[in-house]
Amino acid sequence: MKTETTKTTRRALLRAGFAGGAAALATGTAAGARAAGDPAITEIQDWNRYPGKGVDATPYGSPSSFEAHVIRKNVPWLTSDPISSVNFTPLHEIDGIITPSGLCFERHHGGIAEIDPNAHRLMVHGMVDKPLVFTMADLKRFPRENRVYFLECAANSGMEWRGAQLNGCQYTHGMVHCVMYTGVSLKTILNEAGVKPEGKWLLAEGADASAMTRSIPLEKALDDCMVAFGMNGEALRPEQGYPVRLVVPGWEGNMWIKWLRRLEIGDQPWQQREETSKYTDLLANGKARRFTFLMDVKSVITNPSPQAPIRHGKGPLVLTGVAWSGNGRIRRVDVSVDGGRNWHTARIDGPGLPKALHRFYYEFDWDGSELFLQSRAIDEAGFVQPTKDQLRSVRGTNSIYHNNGIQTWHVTEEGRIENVEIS
Ligand SMILES: Nc1nc2c(c(=O)[nH]1)N[C@H]1C(S)=C(S)[C@@H](COP(=O)(O)O)O[C@H]1N2
Ligand SMILES: [Mo]
Repeated sequence: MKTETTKTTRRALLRAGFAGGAAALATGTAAGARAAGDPAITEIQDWNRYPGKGVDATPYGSPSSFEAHVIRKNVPWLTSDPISSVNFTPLHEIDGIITPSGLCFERHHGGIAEIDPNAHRLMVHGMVDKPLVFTMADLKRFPRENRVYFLECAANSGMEWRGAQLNGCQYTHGMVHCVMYTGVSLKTILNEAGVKPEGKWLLAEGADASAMTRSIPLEKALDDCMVAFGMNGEALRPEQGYPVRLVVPGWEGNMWIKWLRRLEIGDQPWQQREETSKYTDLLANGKARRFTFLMDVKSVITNPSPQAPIRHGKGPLVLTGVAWSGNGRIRRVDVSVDGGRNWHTARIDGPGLPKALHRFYYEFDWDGSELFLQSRAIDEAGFVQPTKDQLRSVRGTNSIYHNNGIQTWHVTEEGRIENVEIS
Protein backbone atom coordinates (compact mmCIF):
# COMPACT_ATOMS: atom_id res chain seq x y z
CA MET A 1 0.00 0.00 0.00
CA LYS A 2 2.86 2.27 0.87
CA THR A 3 4.59 1.45 -2.36
CA GLU A 4 1.46 2.34 -4.31
CA THR A 5 1.31 5.80 -2.75
CA THR A 6 4.96 6.46 -3.49
CA LYS A 7 4.47 5.31 -7.08
CA THR A 8 1.43 7.55 -7.62
CA THR A 9 3.25 10.51 -6.24
CA ARG A 10 6.26 9.98 -8.44
CA ARG A 11 4.07 9.50 -11.51
CA ALA A 12 2.16 12.65 -10.74
CA LEU A 13 5.37 14.59 -10.37
CA LEU A 14 6.69 13.28 -13.66
CA ARG A 15 3.46 14.21 -15.40
CA ALA A 16 3.55 17.72 -14.01
CA GLY A 17 7.16 18.19 -15.03
CA PHE A 18 6.61 17.07 -18.57
CA ALA A 19 3.44 19.05 -19.11
CA GLY A 20 5.56 22.14 -18.59
CA GLY A 21 8.39 20.96 -20.80
CA ALA A 22 6.33 19.77 -23.75
CA ALA A 23 5.87 23.19 -25.38
CA ALA A 24 9.60 23.84 -25.41
CA LEU A 25 10.27 20.40 -26.91
CA ALA A 26 7.75 20.86 -29.71
CA THR A 27 9.62 23.83 -31.11
CA GLY A 28 13.00 22.11 -30.74
CA THR A 29 14.45 19.29 -32.84
CA ALA A 30 12.15 16.48 -33.90
CA ALA A 31 14.42 13.90 -32.32
CA GLY A 32 13.78 13.64 -28.60
CA ALA A 33 10.44 15.49 -28.59
CA ARG A 34 7.86 13.33 -26.83
CA ALA A 35 4.30 14.09 -25.85
CA ALA A 36 3.51 14.77 -22.21
CA GLY A 37 2.21 11.70 -20.38
CA ASP A 38 4.28 9.26 -22.42
CA PRO A 39 3.69 5.98 -20.51
CA ALA A 40 7.26 4.92 -21.35
CA ILE A 41 8.24 7.69 -18.94
CA THR A 42 5.37 7.91 -16.50
CA GLU A 43 4.55 4.20 -15.96
CA ILE A 44 6.84 1.96 -13.99
CA GLN A 45 7.55 -1.01 -16.23
CA ASP A 46 7.79 -4.60 -15.04
CA TRP A 47 11.55 -4.69 -15.72
CA ASN A 48 11.96 -1.76 -13.38
CA ARG A 49 9.74 -3.31 -10.70
CA TYR A 50 10.82 -6.97 -10.50
CA PRO A 51 14.30 -8.45 -10.44
CA GLY A 52 15.33 -10.21 -13.62
CA LYS A 53 16.76 -13.67 -14.21
CA GLY A 54 20.05 -14.38 -12.48
CA VAL A 55 23.39 -15.16 -14.03
CA ASP A 56 23.55 -18.49 -15.88
CA ALA A 57 19.94 -18.16 -17.08
CA THR A 58 21.46 -18.61 -20.54
CA PRO A 59 24.99 -20.02 -20.12
CA TYR A 60 25.52 -19.36 -23.80
CA GLY A 61 23.86 -15.99 -24.44
CA SER A 62 21.47 -15.11 -27.20
CA PRO A 63 20.01 -11.84 -28.53
CA SER A 64 17.07 -10.04 -26.91
CA SER A 65 13.69 -11.56 -27.75
CA PHE A 66 12.83 -8.16 -29.26
CA GLU A 67 15.48 -8.82 -31.92
CA ALA A 68 13.94 -12.13 -32.99
CA HIS A 69 13.37 -10.79 -36.51
CA VAL A 70 17.12 -10.36 -37.05
CA ILE A 71 17.82 -13.65 -38.79
CA ARG A 72 19.30 -15.16 -41.91
CA LYS A 73 16.65 -15.78 -44.55
CA ASN A 74 16.52 -17.86 -47.69
CA VAL A 75 14.53 -17.52 -50.89
CA PRO A 76 12.84 -20.93 -51.15
CA TRP A 77 12.20 -20.78 -54.90
CA LEU A 78 15.91 -20.22 -55.67
CA THR A 79 16.92 -23.82 -54.95
CA SER A 80 15.09 -27.14 -54.90
CA ASP A 81 16.44 -28.40 -51.58
CA PRO A 82 17.89 -26.68 -48.48
CA ILE A 83 20.76 -29.22 -48.44
CA SER A 84 22.28 -27.51 -51.47
CA SER A 85 21.17 -23.95 -50.97
CA VAL A 86 21.94 -20.54 -49.57
CA ASN A 87 20.55 -18.12 -47.02
CA PHE A 88 21.40 -14.46 -46.65
CA THR A 89 23.00 -12.14 -44.08
CA PRO A 90 20.48 -9.52 -42.81
CA LEU A 91 22.72 -6.60 -43.80
CA HIS A 92 19.97 -4.05 -43.06
CA GLU A 93 19.83 -5.15 -39.40
CA ILE A 94 23.52 -4.97 -38.52
CA ASP A 95 26.11 -2.22 -38.19
CA GLY A 96 29.86 -1.85 -37.92
CA ILE A 97 32.10 -4.19 -39.90
CA ILE A 98 31.87 -7.53 -38.06
CA THR A 99 29.09 -9.97 -38.89
CA PRO A 100 27.81 -11.75 -35.76
CA SER A 101 28.56 -15.46 -36.17
CA GLY A 102 24.91 -16.51 -36.02
CA LEU A 103 24.01 -14.13 -38.87
CA CYS A 104 26.70 -15.14 -41.37
CA PHE A 105 25.03 -16.32 -44.57
CA GLU A 106 25.37 -20.04 -45.25
CA ARG A 107 26.10 -21.76 -48.53
CA HIS A 108 26.24 -25.52 -48.50
CA HIS A 109 26.35 -28.03 -51.36
CA GLY A 110 25.76 -31.15 -49.27
CA GLY A 111 24.34 -29.87 -46.02
CA ILE A 112 26.23 -29.02 -42.81
CA ALA A 113 28.82 -31.63 -41.88
CA GLU A 114 28.61 -32.33 -38.13
CA ILE A 115 32.23 -33.22 -37.48
CA ASP A 116 33.71 -34.61 -34.26
CA PRO A 117 36.96 -32.64 -34.05
CA ASN A 118 38.72 -35.62 -32.48
CA ALA A 119 37.92 -37.66 -35.58
CA HIS A 120 38.97 -34.95 -38.01
CA ARG A 121 42.25 -35.01 -39.93
CA LEU A 122 43.92 -32.61 -42.36
CA MET A 123 46.12 -34.32 -44.94
CA VAL A 124 48.85 -32.52 -46.93
CA HIS A 125 50.25 -34.52 -49.85
CA GLY A 126 51.13 -34.48 -53.58
CA MET A 127 54.27 -32.65 -54.68
CA VAL A 128 55.69 -32.28 -51.19
CA ASP A 129 58.87 -33.57 -49.53
CA LYS A 130 56.99 -35.10 -46.62
CA PRO A 131 53.26 -35.95 -46.77
CA LEU A 132 51.65 -35.14 -43.43
CA VAL A 133 48.42 -35.68 -41.54
CA PHE A 134 47.41 -33.23 -38.81
CA THR A 135 44.92 -33.60 -35.99
CA MET A 136 43.12 -30.49 -34.71
CA ALA A 137 45.41 -30.59 -31.66
CA ASP A 138 48.43 -30.55 -34.00
CA LEU A 139 47.11 -27.48 -35.83
CA LYS A 140 46.74 -25.60 -32.57
CA ARG A 141 50.47 -25.97 -31.82
CA PHE A 142 51.51 -23.76 -34.76
CA PRO A 143 51.89 -19.97 -34.32
CA ARG A 144 48.45 -18.36 -34.57
CA GLU A 145 47.17 -15.28 -36.37
CA ASN A 146 44.00 -13.18 -36.10
CA ARG A 147 42.73 -11.43 -39.22
CA VAL A 148 39.46 -9.83 -40.35
CA TYR A 149 38.22 -10.60 -43.85
CA PHE A 150 35.04 -10.43 -45.88
CA LEU A 151 33.81 -13.57 -47.64
CA GLU A 152 31.59 -12.98 -50.67
CA CYS A 153 30.02 -15.72 -52.78
CA ALA A 154 30.73 -15.07 -56.48
CA ALA A 155 26.97 -15.46 -57.04
CA ASN A 156 26.13 -12.56 -54.71
CA SER A 157 23.81 -10.17 -56.65
CA GLY A 158 23.65 -12.90 -59.30
CA MET A 159 19.85 -12.63 -59.64
CA GLU A 160 20.23 -8.94 -60.54
CA TRP A 161 22.22 -9.34 -63.79
CA ARG A 162 19.23 -8.87 -66.10
CA GLY A 163 17.38 -6.31 -64.01
CA ALA A 164 16.09 -5.51 -60.53
CA GLN A 165 14.75 -8.74 -58.96
CA LEU A 166 14.80 -9.12 -55.21
CA ASN A 167 13.42 -6.51 -52.83
CA GLY A 168 15.96 -6.06 -50.08
CA CYS A 169 19.71 -5.81 -49.60
CA GLN A 170 19.57 -9.03 -47.59
CA TYR A 171 18.67 -10.83 -50.83
CA THR A 172 20.52 -8.70 -53.40
CA HIS A 173 23.79 -8.41 -51.41
CA GLY A 174 23.51 -10.74 -48.40
CA MET A 175 25.93 -13.40 -49.62
CA VAL A 176 28.72 -11.58 -47.84
CA HIS A 177 29.97 -11.70 -44.26
CA CYS A 178 33.00 -10.34 -42.44
CA VAL A 179 34.48 -11.95 -39.34
CA MET A 180 37.76 -12.16 -37.45
CA TYR A 181 39.45 -15.48 -38.12
CA THR A 182 41.88 -17.23 -35.82
CA GLY A 183 44.13 -19.84 -37.30
CA VAL A 184 47.47 -20.74 -38.80
CA SER A 185 48.83 -19.25 -41.99
CA LEU A 186 48.57 -21.79 -44.81
CA LYS A 187 52.21 -21.05 -45.64
CA THR A 188 53.28 -22.43 -42.24
CA ILE A 189 51.42 -25.71 -42.88
CA LEU A 190 52.76 -26.06 -46.43
CA ASN A 191 56.33 -25.29 -45.32
CA GLU A 192 56.05 -28.05 -42.74
CA ALA A 193 55.41 -30.52 -45.59
CA GLY A 194 57.90 -28.81 -47.93
CA VAL A 195 56.47 -27.92 -51.36
CA LYS A 196 58.58 -29.34 -54.22
CA PRO A 197 59.85 -26.79 -56.82
CA GLU A 198 57.49 -28.16 -59.52
CA GLY A 199 54.45 -27.50 -57.26
CA LYS A 200 52.37 -24.63 -58.71
CA TRP A 201 48.78 -25.31 -57.59
CA LEU A 202 46.99 -26.37 -54.45
CA LEU A 203 43.84 -28.50 -54.29
CA ALA A 204 41.69 -27.96 -51.21
CA GLU A 205 38.96 -30.48 -50.35
CA GLY A 206 36.16 -30.51 -47.80
CA ALA A 207 35.01 -33.41 -45.63
CA ASP A 208 31.31 -32.71 -46.21
CA ALA A 209 28.99 -34.85 -48.35
CA SER A 210 29.71 -32.63 -51.38
CA ALA A 211 33.49 -32.99 -50.92
CA MET A 212 33.82 -29.45 -52.31
CA THR A 213 37.12 -29.16 -54.17
CA ARG A 214 38.90 -26.14 -55.66
CA SER A 215 42.28 -25.42 -57.29
CA ILE A 216 44.18 -22.45 -55.89
CA PRO A 217 47.40 -20.98 -57.35
CA LEU A 218 50.32 -21.71 -55.01
CA GLU A 219 51.29 -18.04 -55.09
CA LYS A 220 48.02 -17.15 -53.37
CA ALA A 221 48.28 -20.09 -50.98
CA LEU A 222 51.69 -18.86 -49.79
CA ASP A 223 50.57 -15.22 -49.69
CA ASP A 224 47.73 -14.56 -47.22
CA CYS A 225 45.60 -17.74 -46.97
CA MET A 226 44.79 -19.19 -43.54
CA VAL A 227 43.74 -22.51 -42.11
CA ALA A 228 41.21 -21.14 -39.60
CA PHE A 229 39.59 -22.86 -36.63
CA GLY A 230 38.21 -19.74 -34.95
CA MET A 231 35.77 -17.00 -35.87
CA ASN A 232 34.95 -13.92 -33.81
CA GLY A 233 36.94 -15.28 -30.89
CA GLU A 234 35.35 -18.71 -30.58
CA ALA A 235 35.39 -21.95 -32.54
CA LEU A 236 34.02 -21.84 -36.09
CA ARG A 237 30.30 -22.50 -36.26
CA PRO A 238 29.29 -25.81 -37.89
CA GLU A 239 27.68 -23.79 -40.71
CA GLN A 240 30.99 -22.06 -41.38
CA GLY A 241 33.10 -25.24 -41.53
CA TYR A 242 33.76 -26.46 -37.97
CA PRO A 243 36.34 -27.57 -37.02
CA VAL A 244 38.50 -26.00 -39.74
CA ARG A 245 38.12 -24.03 -42.98
CA LEU A 246 40.32 -22.41 -45.58
CA VAL A 247 40.41 -18.61 -45.68
CA VAL A 248 41.25 -17.16 -49.12
CA PRO A 249 41.20 -13.38 -48.56
CA GLY A 250 39.57 -11.24 -51.25
CA TRP A 251 38.78 -14.23 -53.48
CA GLU A 252 35.40 -15.80 -54.23
CA GLY A 253 33.71 -17.60 -51.35
CA ASN A 254 33.56 -20.93 -53.18
CA MET A 255 37.33 -21.34 -52.71
CA TRP A 256 37.07 -20.98 -48.91
CA ILE A 257 36.72 -24.75 -48.42
CA LYS A 258 34.82 -25.58 -45.24
CA TRP A 259 35.35 -28.73 -43.15
CA LEU A 260 38.84 -28.77 -44.71
CA ARG A 261 40.37 -32.25 -44.80
CA ARG A 262 42.86 -32.37 -47.68
CA LEU A 263 45.47 -30.16 -49.33
CA GLU A 264 47.23 -31.55 -52.41
CA ILE A 265 50.10 -29.88 -54.24
CA GLY A 266 50.21 -30.27 -58.04
CA ASP A 267 51.66 -28.56 -61.10
CA GLN A 268 48.37 -27.56 -62.74
CA PRO A 269 44.73 -26.91 -61.82
CA TRP A 270 42.47 -29.96 -61.42
CA GLN A 271 39.50 -28.61 -63.44
CA GLN A 272 36.97 -29.57 -60.77
CA ARG A 273 33.22 -29.08 -61.25
CA GLU A 274 33.24 -25.87 -59.20
CA GLU A 275 35.82 -24.25 -61.52
CA THR A 276 34.45 -25.43 -64.90
CA SER A 277 30.69 -25.99 -64.98
CA LYS A 278 30.24 -23.57 -62.03
CA TYR A 279 32.03 -20.34 -61.06
CA THR A 280 33.05 -19.52 -64.64
CA ASP A 281 31.55 -16.42 -66.25
CA LEU A 282 29.74 -17.06 -69.54
CA LEU A 283 30.14 -14.01 -71.79
CA ALA A 284 27.82 -12.75 -74.57
CA ASN A 285 29.88 -14.48 -77.29
CA GLY A 286 29.46 -17.88 -75.61
CA LYS A 287 33.03 -18.02 -74.28
CA ALA A 288 33.56 -18.22 -70.54
CA ARG A 289 36.02 -16.41 -68.30
CA ARG A 290 37.70 -18.97 -66.04
CA PHE A 291 39.58 -18.62 -62.76
CA THR A 292 38.10 -15.19 -62.02
CA PHE A 293 39.06 -15.49 -58.39
CA LEU A 294 39.15 -11.91 -57.16
CA MET A 295 36.01 -10.21 -55.84
CA ASP A 296 35.91 -6.71 -57.31
CA VAL A 297 35.22 -3.44 -55.51
CA LYS A 298 31.57 -3.24 -54.39
CA SER A 299 29.23 -1.44 -52.01
CA VAL A 300 25.56 -1.26 -51.06
CA ILE A 301 23.40 1.05 -48.99
CA THR A 302 21.92 -1.11 -46.24
CA ASN A 303 19.76 1.61 -44.58
CA PRO A 304 17.45 2.88 -45.77
CA SER A 305 16.59 -0.01 -48.10
CA PRO A 306 13.46 -2.02 -49.03
CA GLN A 307 13.42 -4.00 -45.75
CA ALA A 308 14.32 -0.88 -43.77
CA PRO A 309 12.05 1.93 -45.03
CA ILE A 310 12.08 5.49 -43.66
CA ARG A 311 9.52 5.55 -40.84
CA HIS A 312 10.47 8.84 -39.16
CA GLY A 313 9.39 11.31 -41.83
CA LYS A 314 11.43 14.24 -43.05
CA GLY A 315 14.43 15.67 -41.23
CA PRO A 316 17.72 14.14 -40.05
CA LEU A 317 18.42 10.80 -41.66
CA VAL A 318 21.32 8.38 -41.19
CA LEU A 319 22.17 6.64 -44.44
CA THR A 320 24.62 3.76 -44.03
CA GLY A 321 26.12 0.87 -45.91
CA VAL A 322 29.09 -1.40 -46.48
CA ALA A 323 31.89 -1.44 -49.05
CA TRP A 324 34.59 -4.00 -49.77
CA SER A 325 37.21 -5.02 -52.32
CA GLY A 326 39.36 -8.07 -52.96
CA ASN A 327 42.16 -5.64 -53.88
CA GLY A 328 42.60 -4.35 -50.35
CA ARG A 329 41.24 -1.30 -48.57
CA ILE A 330 38.43 0.99 -49.65
CA ARG A 331 39.78 4.43 -50.45
CA ARG A 332 36.44 6.27 -50.75
CA VAL A 333 32.70 5.73 -50.96
CA ASP A 334 30.45 8.19 -52.79
CA VAL A 335 26.72 8.43 -52.19
CA SER A 336 24.08 9.87 -54.51
CA VAL A 337 20.46 10.63 -53.57
CA ASP A 338 19.49 11.62 -57.13
CA GLY A 339 20.38 8.49 -59.09
CA GLY A 340 24.00 9.31 -59.81
CA ARG A 341 23.71 12.94 -61.00
CA ASN A 342 25.45 14.35 -57.92
CA TRP A 343 27.84 12.51 -55.62
CA HIS A 344 28.78 13.19 -52.00
CA THR A 345 31.76 11.68 -50.18
CA ALA A 346 30.53 9.36 -47.44
CA ARG A 347 32.18 9.11 -44.03
CA ILE A 348 33.96 5.81 -43.41
CA ASP A 349 33.83 4.88 -39.73
CA GLY A 350 35.52 2.02 -37.91
CA PRO A 351 38.62 0.10 -38.94
CA GLY A 352 39.64 0.28 -42.62
CA LEU A 353 41.20 -3.16 -42.94
CA PRO A 354 42.39 -4.70 -46.23
CA LYS A 355 39.92 -7.18 -47.77
CA ALA A 356 37.41 -6.49 -44.99
CA LEU A 357 34.05 -4.74 -44.95
CA HIS A 358 34.21 -0.97 -44.51
CA ARG A 359 31.27 0.85 -42.88
CA PHE A 360 30.18 4.16 -44.38
CA TYR A 361 27.66 6.82 -43.33
CA TYR A 362 26.10 9.80 -45.05
CA GLU A 363 23.91 11.96 -42.81
CA PHE A 364 21.52 14.44 -44.41
CA ASP A 365 18.20 16.23 -43.93
CA TRP A 366 15.52 14.47 -45.96
CA ASP A 367 13.04 17.01 -47.35
CA GLY A 368 10.43 14.30 -47.93
CA SER A 369 10.84 14.17 -51.71
CA GLU A 370 11.46 11.03 -53.73
CA LEU A 371 15.06 9.78 -53.87
CA PHE A 372 17.19 7.44 -55.95
CA LEU A 373 19.89 6.21 -53.57
CA GLN A 374 23.18 4.86 -54.88
CA SER A 375 26.63 4.15 -53.47
CA ARG A 376 29.87 3.84 -55.43
CA ALA A 377 33.07 2.47 -53.87
CA ILE A 378 36.65 3.13 -54.98
CA ASP A 379 39.42 0.81 -53.73
CA GLU A 380 43.07 1.49 -52.97
CA ALA A 381 44.12 -0.03 -56.31
CA GLY A 382 42.05 2.71 -58.00
CA PHE A 383 39.16 0.51 -59.19
CA VAL A 384 35.78 2.25 -59.29
CA GLN A 385 32.54 0.31 -58.83
CA PRO A 386 30.78 0.32 -62.25
CA THR A 387 27.15 0.94 -63.09
CA LYS A 388 25.20 -2.17 -64.08
CA ASP A 389 25.06 -0.96 -67.70
CA GLN A 390 28.83 -0.52 -67.80
CA LEU A 391 29.23 -4.03 -66.43
CA ARG A 392 26.77 -5.55 -68.93
CA SER A 393 28.48 -3.82 -71.89
CA VAL A 394 31.60 -5.86 -71.07
CA ARG A 395 30.19 -9.08 -69.62
CA GLY A 396 26.76 -9.47 -71.23
CA THR A 397 23.99 -11.09 -69.20
CA ASN A 398 24.72 -14.82 -69.45
CA SER A 399 26.62 -15.06 -66.19
CA ILE A 400 25.28 -15.02 -62.67
CA TYR A 401 28.71 -14.43 -61.12
CA HIS A 402 30.78 -11.37 -60.18
CA ASN A 403 28.08 -8.69 -60.36
CA ASN A 404 29.55 -5.67 -58.58
CA GLY A 405 27.31 -3.08 -60.28
CA ILE A 406 25.94 0.00 -58.49
CA GLN A 407 22.64 -0.70 -56.69
CA THR A 408 19.74 1.79 -56.81
CA TRP A 409 16.99 2.09 -54.19
CA HIS A 410 13.92 4.20 -55.03
CA VAL A 411 12.49 6.06 -52.02
CA THR A 412 8.90 7.32 -52.30
CA GLU A 413 7.57 10.41 -50.51
CA GLU A 414 6.02 8.04 -47.93
CA GLY A 415 9.46 6.55 -47.24
CA ARG A 416 8.73 3.20 -48.90
CA ILE A 417 11.68 1.72 -50.78
CA GLU A 418 12.03 -0.48 -53.82
CA ASN A 419 14.82 -2.12 -55.79
CA VAL A 420 15.00 -0.35 -59.17
CA GLU A 421 17.51 0.08 -61.95
CA ILE A 422 18.31 3.32 -63.73
CA SER A 423 21.86 2.95 -65.02
N1 LIG B 1 33.26 -28.08 -48.06
C1 LIG B 1 32.55 -27.06 -48.55
N2 LIG B 1 33.11 -25.84 -48.60
C2 LIG B 1 32.42 -24.77 -49.09
C3 LIG B 1 31.11 -24.95 -49.61
C4 LIG B 1 30.52 -26.25 -49.51
O1 LIG B 1 29.37 -26.47 -49.90
N3 LIG B 1 31.27 -27.26 -48.99
N4 LIG B 1 30.46 -23.87 -50.18
C5 LIG B 1 31.34 -22.81 -50.70
C6 LIG B 1 30.66 -21.61 -51.15
S1 LIG B 1 29.96 -21.67 -52.70
C7 LIG B 1 30.70 -20.44 -50.45
S2 LIG B 1 30.05 -19.02 -51.05
C8 LIG B 1 31.27 -20.39 -49.08
C9 LIG B 1 30.21 -19.96 -48.09
O2 LIG B 1 30.75 -19.85 -46.80
P1 LIG B 1 29.76 -19.65 -45.56
O3 LIG B 1 28.78 -20.77 -45.55
O4 LIG B 1 30.64 -19.56 -44.38
O5 LIG B 1 29.04 -18.35 -45.82
O6 LIG B 1 31.79 -21.66 -48.66
C10 LIG B 1 32.39 -22.42 -49.68
N5 LIG B 1 33.02 -23.58 -49.12
MO1 LIG C 1 29.47 -19.53 -53.42
